[in-house]
Order: sequence, then C-alpha cells, then structure tokens
Amino acid sequence: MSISDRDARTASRTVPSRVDAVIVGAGFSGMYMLHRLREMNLSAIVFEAGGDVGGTWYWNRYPGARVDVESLAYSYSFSAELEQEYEWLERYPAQPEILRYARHVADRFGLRRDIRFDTRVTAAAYDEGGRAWRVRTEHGDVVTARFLVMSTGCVSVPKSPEIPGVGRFGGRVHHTANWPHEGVDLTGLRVGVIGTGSSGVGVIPLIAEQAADLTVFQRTAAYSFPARNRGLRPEEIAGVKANYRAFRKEQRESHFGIPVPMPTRSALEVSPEEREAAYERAWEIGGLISLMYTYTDLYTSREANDTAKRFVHRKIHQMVRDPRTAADLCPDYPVGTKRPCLDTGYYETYNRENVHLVNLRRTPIAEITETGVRTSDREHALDVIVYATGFDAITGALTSVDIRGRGGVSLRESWRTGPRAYLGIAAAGFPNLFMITGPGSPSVLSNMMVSLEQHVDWAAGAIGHLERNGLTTIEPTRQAQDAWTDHVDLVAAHTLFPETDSWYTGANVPGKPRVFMPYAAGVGQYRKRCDDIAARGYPGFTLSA
Ligand code: N01
Repeated sequence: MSISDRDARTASRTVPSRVDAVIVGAGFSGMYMLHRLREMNLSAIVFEAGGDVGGTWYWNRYPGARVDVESLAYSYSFSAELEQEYEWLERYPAQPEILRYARHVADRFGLRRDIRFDTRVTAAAYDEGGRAWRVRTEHGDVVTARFLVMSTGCVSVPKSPEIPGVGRFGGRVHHTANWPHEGVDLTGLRVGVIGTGSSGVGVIPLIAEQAADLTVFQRTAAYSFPARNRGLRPEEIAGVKANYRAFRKEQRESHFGIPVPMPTRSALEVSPEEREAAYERAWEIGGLISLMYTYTDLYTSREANDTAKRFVHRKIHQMVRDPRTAADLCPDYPVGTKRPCLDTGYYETYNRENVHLVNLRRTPIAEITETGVRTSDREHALDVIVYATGFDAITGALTSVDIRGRGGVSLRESWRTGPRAYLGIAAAGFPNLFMITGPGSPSVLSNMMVSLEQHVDWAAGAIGHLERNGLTTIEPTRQAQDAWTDHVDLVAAHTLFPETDSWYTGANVPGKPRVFMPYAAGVGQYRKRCDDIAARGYPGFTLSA
C-alpha cells in the first residue's frame, strides 16, 4: 500500500457541519477547486465516492487504460512549480502514471485533509430561507454550505448493459470502469468483451495477449487512430518546460485545448493525391486530432468528411488480413462524430488466431446465459465477460444526486427533456451551484484539463466577486439559460455531430433525451465569452445581497 493509500484511508472521518463550499468529487476538477477556495481563505470539504483522489483515473484501471491527450498538455497549469518539478514519462501515459500524478498533487498541496473518501453524496437541497445548500451523504453526514460545486466528471457513471439475462452469467464479470484494483488474471480463459469504444479499444489488444480465446462483441465500429505512444525525450520535456507559459496560452486560446496549427483549407479544394498525402502524414503523427485537423471542414461537410472516412477504411483494410472482419470494423458514420479512439495495435489484434469479432448488427445479442453470450445465430461459451459499455455521460453524475433548488425543484426532473445550464456551469433555480464542465460547455470536446481549470477559475472568480461586493447568491436567469441552450444547439447544428448516435447526444442510454450536450465552438471562444461576462458584472445572472 502506498503512502497515499494509507493517508487516504486514515484521513479523519470528521465532517464539519458548516463550510463555505461543498465540492463533490476529488478528481482533477475537485482537487483544483479545493485548492482555489483555500487560496481565497474559504472553507471547503470534498466528498469522494472512491478511496483516493483521481476520479476517472481511480476507477478505470483496466489494462490499456491511457489518456488520449499528451501528458505535457494534460496536466495542471495553475502552479509553475508543479509544472517544472513533475516528470512525465510517456507521451500518452497509462492509468497508473496519471493516478500517480493526481496523488502527487494531493500530497504536494496537502489536499487530503479536506477530502472525505469512500463517501458518496446522495442529495443536496437549497434552503431559500438560510440561503445555503444542505448536502447529505450516504453515511448520514449533513453539511450546510453557501456554495455547491459538482466536480463529478463527464464519464463517471458506468452505464449498465441493458441486455436480457445480464445477472445470469455464472462466470466472472468485470466492467472496464470499475476494474479490480488487484488486477485480473485472464490467462488461459475464454473472454468476451462487449463494447468497442475507447475502453474496448484499449483493453482488447491486452486481453488478446493473455486470454486463450477472445470474442469481441461489436455493435458499432469505432474509428481508432494510432497513438504512436512512446517515452518522452528529455529534450522535448525541457523544451515544453522552458516555454510553458506560452504553451498554456496557446492551449487556452485553441479550439480543443491542444496547441496545434489550425487548418486553413477545405478537403474539397485540394487534389486527391495531395489530400491522401496529408492524411498519411496525419496518420503517421497519430493522436486524437491530427487527422481531424487536416482540413477545415471535416466536422462540417459530409462530402469532406467522406474523404477522411474512406482513408481510414482503407487503412483498416490494410491492417486487418481477413476482408470480412476488416469490413465489419469499418464504421459507417462520419469520422469524429463519435469520440475517436487512440490505440496501440487494436486493428492488428484481429489478425490473431485467438481473436474473433462478432458483428452484432448482423447477429445481435439475444441474451446472456449462465455460460456465455447467445447471439441470434449461436451461443458463445465464455469464462469471463468484460463490459466496456460506456457511461451515462455528461449529465449522469449530476442527475444521480438528488439535487433540489428553489421550491424543492429537482434538477433531474427539470432536465427530463434535456439539460439546460447557462454557459454549461450554472442552472436557473439553483443558486450558488457550479457544475464543472457541465452540459453546454466544451467539456468532452476538449482537453479536459484545460476546460476544468477554466471552469474552476471562473467559478472561483464569481465566488470572489460575491465576497468582495457583499453579495450572497449568483444564479442565471431563465432567459439567459434558454438563449445559451439555443446557442449550443445552433452551433452543434452547423456540425455533423448531431447526426450520429453517441454518448455526446445521450443516445447510448435508453430513455435519455437526445440532445447534443457539449458546446462545439471551441475552448478559446468559450473562454472569451465567459471572461467577458465576468468582466461586465455577470449579465445573464441575478446577483443578490
Ligand atoms: O464508452 P463508449 P467507452 N450491447 O460509450 C457498446 C473516455 N475514455 O467507455 O456505440 C452491445 O464510447 C457501444 O455500442 P454503441 C472517452 O471520452 C477515454 O469506451 O452504443 N454493445 C460502444 O461500442 C470515451 O469516448 C479513454 O452501439 C453495447 C461501447 O459499448 C468515453 O470515455 C479511454 C451495449 C461503449 O463505448 C467513453 O468510452 C476510455 C449493449 N447493450 C474512455 N451498450 C482514453 O482517454 C453499449 N455498447 C484513451
């Protein structure tokens, strides 16, 4: 057990009855929020369902779990000392390295003393008379706080696989988002993986190396780009560290929170040869956005997107020997409209003798049985089922807490037809509630580190504004919230995103309203807008004394 583990477990379970702020979640956003509030001499307590800091990186421990943004960019910018002293090892670090970073930050800034681990927040109700939130936990703690910050993350509520017979299977069952801390030995076993999003694409090549036999159950094929992961060279680390301020500025002003040159031309204005060469170069560089950043219109024009789609299909056919398997692995939707995956050897894994792909579009799963998975044509006998079936994303963690604002109105109920949040951070009827990277903000369409720092800074700025001006509450007007929600929809409507069923639109969760949730105009533009609103004294918000 590491020192961090020990500290986390022995941390005091004393819970103050009153604080300035309750923060829900001790992932990267909750940790930074705590740090910011402390700097402002405000008291805060963090409740965290997991046993340590790290959020998504605490839970998602499956083999192959890696970040898809480069480490030197996927890191906090708030402390120059932290930036300089921390040594990243890989371009795209695996889960243990990122968790190590989260723990380092918790230790370095002494965060754990204000975090209560293994404590899930169940409810939060706004008391209009007392102008405070009353927050309840699963252990019966009740804390009164002026501010409630939901740092609950965008992919933190695993989606249950809605397949008949799920509870019947007699073998071992694992979900990638809740992987056993002690690891899982799959040597010599018959394993089935259901789901081929980022988690499936990450875990499949490594399970294939261990298991006697691996069957992949694919409903929707993923676009996966090569990660080209490698160790970082000392000179490139030194180069970024020497210029970190300029690098961070570029990140903040960029579209995705990742500094890369913006494309300037349409995919349709160049010759096929030139286009092919550009896509080849992007494929060689690898990473999440190289290919999607080759031309200006890959997210907005079907015709342009089709050129990239055909390129990736050709690549898949080059990598996968069996033509039928290769064809099954080729997605039919526009590239990039579901979150693309990054992989190391994903497609090549299907050339192994012990790996079989089941195309669920052709032979859907009928049920899970005691001994395996029965598809429409046959039974697949298994020892282990791994669900890589994703998350109730973006809103799931917010609506899983019973949050009630003015008049006892429930956030869950008021979002029944889709989430509504001004700037994606605050909701009308819920004073002093901040949702870090909430629906209607760039969130998952960006480097989350950049977006969560910006939201935390903005929330801290708003709280500071109240403090300095003797005000008690901040709350968006319904009019501003409606206008923002319409604007988010309008921006999305100019892109190809809403055309594809994905967790961005809630289409992966049966019964969830189908709304494209992230704000697609980019983090640079979004930040300007948020800063402008703060500078002008928070138009669109009601501030009360
Ligand atoms: O989840 P997903 P994920 N029967 O929703 C399938 C981040 N992340 O955990 O598309 C059969 O993408 C589902 O099929 P379909 C990243 O932002 C990052 O993989 O609904 N199949 C799909 O194939 C990512 O995008 C990293 O038809 C079922 C898969 O399960 C996000 O988290 C790593 C099914 C779910 O894919 C989510 O990724 C991991 C059913 N009943 C995650 N239900 C990195 O940074 C679902 N599926 C590298």
